[in-house]
Amino acid sequence: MNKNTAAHFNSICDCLPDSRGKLSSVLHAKLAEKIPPMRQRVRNLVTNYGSVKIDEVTVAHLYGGNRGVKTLVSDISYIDQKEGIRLRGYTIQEVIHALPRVEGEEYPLVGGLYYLLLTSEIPTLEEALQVECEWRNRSELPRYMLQSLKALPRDTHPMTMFSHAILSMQHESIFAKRYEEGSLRKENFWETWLEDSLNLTAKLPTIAATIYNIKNRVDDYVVPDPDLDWASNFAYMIGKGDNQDYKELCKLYFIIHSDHEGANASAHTTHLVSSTLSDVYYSCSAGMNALAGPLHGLANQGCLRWLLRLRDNFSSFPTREQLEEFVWDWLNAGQVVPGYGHAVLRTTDPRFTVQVAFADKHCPDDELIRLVKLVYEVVPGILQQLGKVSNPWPNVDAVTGALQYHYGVQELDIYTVMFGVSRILGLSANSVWTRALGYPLERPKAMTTSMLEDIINVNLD
Ligand code: CMX
Repeated sequence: MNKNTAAHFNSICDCLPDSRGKLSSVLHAKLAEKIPPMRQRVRNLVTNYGSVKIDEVTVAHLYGGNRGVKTLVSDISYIDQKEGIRLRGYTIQEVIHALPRVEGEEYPLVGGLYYLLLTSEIPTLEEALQVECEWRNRSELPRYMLQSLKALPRDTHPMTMFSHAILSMQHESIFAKRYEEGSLRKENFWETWLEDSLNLTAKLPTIAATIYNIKNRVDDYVVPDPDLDWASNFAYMIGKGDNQDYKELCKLYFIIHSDHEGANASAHTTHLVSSTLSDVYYSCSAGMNALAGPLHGLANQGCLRWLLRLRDNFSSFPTREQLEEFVWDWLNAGQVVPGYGHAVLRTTDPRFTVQVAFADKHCPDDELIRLVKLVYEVVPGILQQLGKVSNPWPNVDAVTGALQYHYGVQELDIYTVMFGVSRILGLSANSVWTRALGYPLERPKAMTTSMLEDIINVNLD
């Protein structure tokens, strides 16, 4: 952030009340305007068209993870199989282009992205800075959380620490307190949900940096720099504050991982848990536990581990033929190629493409980046030959680790936490709207295998 903008940032922050526990100004006002017409729209749909069929459920769906069955609504993002993610209707490239940025900086403020996710509007620079100020005012971590993080065994995975840190703050939930007091009406749930969301999202870079530091560096709390934006502060707190390129990468990283349609595993988990009126802390912590799985968010560390293994397997940069042989040996050993494939996408993930563009600009000669590109040339063709892989193209994880590694963040197990920092922006924005629209407890129906056989009129026992 340049001097002028830092001064502007500080003057906006100084005008805001100490917002902890009070209604946030800019977001609250905008949502208060947007929620009533949306409520009416949904009410009309359900009342007048409630019996319209959207999809069919087959036996294969029941045993196949309900893949692709349309059963949820989220207006915050949507994945088109061929185009990739749209956040509030904007492609990743459009989001990066349209969101406001500080003069002279390459990528937009993440505060602006959060404004977009919540309100569906591209903010002005001033509005984006106001979100950043809200975050700054709420960013201090409670001491008990630091103590409890330090008390965990040294080999605890950072994702466990992250989920634990979030959950440890649950008793601070304003929604939970007010609900227990009986002082909340259902139509106002979203207001306290927004407050909890701002209190949680404000702390995420500090929590992640603290976990990184406890595991790898100073074993202490680095206080955020009040003149820095939310994303750049993460870079600063892990000791990379002097590297403007890395700060830009953080902004890019935290923007592109924020939401990926409401039905992915971490989003769906959060949605389910919050549908019981478990607050933002409970539900986002649960979402992080889903993100921690190797088929979901943990794939970014698995992907880099695989790339390093590939690099170390050869004494010099591999040829295309050597890489092909390596990949076939890997697949024949019953392994999946991390970073490739997707449950929904059927094309190269645009989140991969924008990161490769970053790499082309900032570190084109990096050995791992060159490997990422060679893998991109070779792996899709091989996966296609397998004949069973629905999507042979790279997902977001195929390059994230290589970029982090280039900038010296070489502790692989922090990558999924960084993913989580970003993903909670989408999870919490979705859950504010879920409360605003009053979605009920989620409760699909489970059946036994015998019941299914009865429906089909077979008995395969
Ligand atoms: N390498 C090798 N085989 C793969 C593969 C890959 N990258 N992707 C899919 N396959 C295989 C599956 O293992 C499955 O084989 P079996 O039938 O023998 O079990 C078959 O192809 C069909 O699977 P699919 O329909 O293509 O994929 P799914 O929708 O079931 O799973 C995903 C999607 C991402 C879990 C899978 O592609 C995968 O395991 N990829 C590698 C891990 C990864 O990159 N995960 C990150 C995903 C992004 C995210 O959610 O964050």
